[in-house]
Amino acid sequence: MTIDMAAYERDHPTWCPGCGDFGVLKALQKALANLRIAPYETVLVSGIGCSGKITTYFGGYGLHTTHGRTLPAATGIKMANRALTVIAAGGDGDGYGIGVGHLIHACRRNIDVTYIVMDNGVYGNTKGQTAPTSPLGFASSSTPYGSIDVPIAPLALAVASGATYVAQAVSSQVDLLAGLVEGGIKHPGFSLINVFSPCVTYDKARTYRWWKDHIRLAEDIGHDPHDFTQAVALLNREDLQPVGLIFQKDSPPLFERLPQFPVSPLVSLPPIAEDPYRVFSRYFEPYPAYTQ
Ligand SMILES: Cc1ncc(C[n+]2csc(CCOP(=O)(O)OP(=O)(O)O)c2C)c(N)n1
Ligand code: SF4
Repeated sequence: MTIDMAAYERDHPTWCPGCGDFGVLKALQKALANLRIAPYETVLVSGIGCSGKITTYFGGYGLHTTHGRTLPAATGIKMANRALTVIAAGGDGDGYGIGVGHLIHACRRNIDVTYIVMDNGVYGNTKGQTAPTSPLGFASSSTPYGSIDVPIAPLALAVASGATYVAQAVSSQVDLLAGLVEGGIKHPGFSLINVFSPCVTYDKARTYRWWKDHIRLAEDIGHDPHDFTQAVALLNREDLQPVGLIFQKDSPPLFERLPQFPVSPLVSLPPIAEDPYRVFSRYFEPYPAYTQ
């Protein structure tokens, strides 16, 4: 079969014209086509929200799961069949609000899943309420006098939680974003790609123009993505929003720390005749690093 972007197209997206999520879908399709990964080898797991509809428009396998539970569902799929390329995608409400606990544990677990967050700073699907990444003072139907909560800093949270691949782009930077997604898929372990994906309907301030004026490509300012201290400092800068690869490090992904776990898809294993708890416990012998 020909593996190109068209192979990853399905229904015509019904996002509002101009929604940032169009660029994310395009970048994801481009990344998978560039990597020559076939649609039947790919599973996209999404949460609830405008962003969550991405599975509907995606030509590979898809699971549109419940709000905030993209990462547990993606983790389960990867555990069941590690040969699959597993991508998780959702909104900032999904990943940094209701699902933020799962993000922290996915970072420290370092399972080989690529997580793309369509960060529009609002709850788009429920009509534009204030979200975890809304800026201070953001006025919406849920904060008519302006948000009083400090916005979450997702990438700083991720690197502090042990994330091994962290990147960022604006959704209009399709080529940059596709490259970062490719890098995340190739990276052995968990990757988080935060995408500034403007909600043209409910946020009239953080427009494409606004982002263009506030971002800087990390490599243009001499950033070394393999230096943890530099990454933390860059993510704490108040004068700019960095885009590009922010942090990457080598660290054993989950399956390396679980060498006993079956390599074959769980569904292909013979039925378990003995006590399932005894069989399962074989997969959870101590990690060698702690037995020396
Ligand atoms: C458990 C649960 N709580 C709340 C909702 C209502 N709800 C649906 S989408 C959404 C937020 C959407 O915001 P975000 O995740 O940022 O995605 P966006 O629509 O902006 O892409 C909420 C609160 C829900 N569907 N399920
Ligand atoms: S409401 Fe906002 S996030 Fe939802 S489709 Fe429209 S522009 Fe996109």
